Amino acid sequence: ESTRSKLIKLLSLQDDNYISGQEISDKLKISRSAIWKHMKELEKDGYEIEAKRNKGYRILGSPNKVSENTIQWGLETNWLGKKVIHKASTPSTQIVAHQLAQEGAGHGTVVIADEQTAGKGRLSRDWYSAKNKGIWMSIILRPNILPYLAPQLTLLTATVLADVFQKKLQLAPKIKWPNDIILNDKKVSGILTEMQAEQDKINYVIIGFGINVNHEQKELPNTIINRATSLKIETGQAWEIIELIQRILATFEEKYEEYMSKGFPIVKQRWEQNGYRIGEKTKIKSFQSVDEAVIMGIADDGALLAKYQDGEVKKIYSAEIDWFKTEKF
Ligand code: BTX
Repeated sequence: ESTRSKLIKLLSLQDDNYISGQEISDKLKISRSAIWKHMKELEKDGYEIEAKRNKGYRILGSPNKVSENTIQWGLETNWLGKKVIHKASTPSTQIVAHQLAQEGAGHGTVVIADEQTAGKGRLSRDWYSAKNKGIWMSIILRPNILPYLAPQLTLLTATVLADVFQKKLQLAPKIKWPNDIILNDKKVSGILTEMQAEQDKINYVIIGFGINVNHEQKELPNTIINRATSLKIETGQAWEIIELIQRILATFEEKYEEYMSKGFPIVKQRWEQNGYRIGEKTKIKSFQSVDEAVIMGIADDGALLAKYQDGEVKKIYSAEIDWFKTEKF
């Protein structure tokens, strides 16, 4: 780790307090004049630093550009995002995260990119990830749960994003099974969970999510313009990406810990509260037929529960659902 990022971390930890030059000098083993030079460099990069005689230094503001350091500054988590890998441009943060996880990267490591040139959706679909317009992030987790429960982490992530959109942005998000966040019937965010596991042990899970943040309507690609939206389109204002990231990470850590200690019921309840078209009639296509059924909620293994006309409630894993031709029930 560079002296520079150690210095930023040290300053970030002080909140509003000053840290003396002597303390910095002792902790980082650099001279007072070296500290002064580093501070000048940070200012050039957009950090606002206050230096007061007899008190020391403190950070007043950080630049509005995503980097390992700007995410750290003001991040209120204990373990999530304490290590951040930031890429200006990369094919996919999922690929970077897999590689890091295989090399031993720890629980809570975050990979984030300004732009993805080959962002991945599920089933080899593409995820469009324009430069500096959204949040393109992958989180490495090493959860102590059985592999078949991993889909619960996707559902958990959906509730985290919905919670942030609701509480911070005053929006009314819906979670469309299994993994889309919907605003006004359009997709604003998608989640992709990938894992490496043995029979009864997860080696690691990578939770990737994309959020369209500051796109204008005309900046969405033609192929998705009718089905996609952004936070800016929905709220009529641009949002600070760094602040959103920090809020998401803090909420994720909190809800993840709650899930680990209390189990799935809380997640299930939150998910169903925001579930898209719950209680509505829809058409579900399986191998043999197309049937009408009412969406009831989700099961412990992440399956969708649907009640068929004969009254039977079935678990659905990957059927085709005619989401847009439902009637109120
Ligand atoms: P999905 O397969 O459910 O959704 C992909 C589909 O959504 C595409 O086929 C397209 O129709 C539509 N789509 C593509 N891009 C967008 C977009 N920006 N906004 C709205 N709709 C879109 C969802 O897969 C999972 C996506 C995960 C993306 C994250 S980003 C960070 C991480 N890295 C990576 O490569 N993937 C994940």
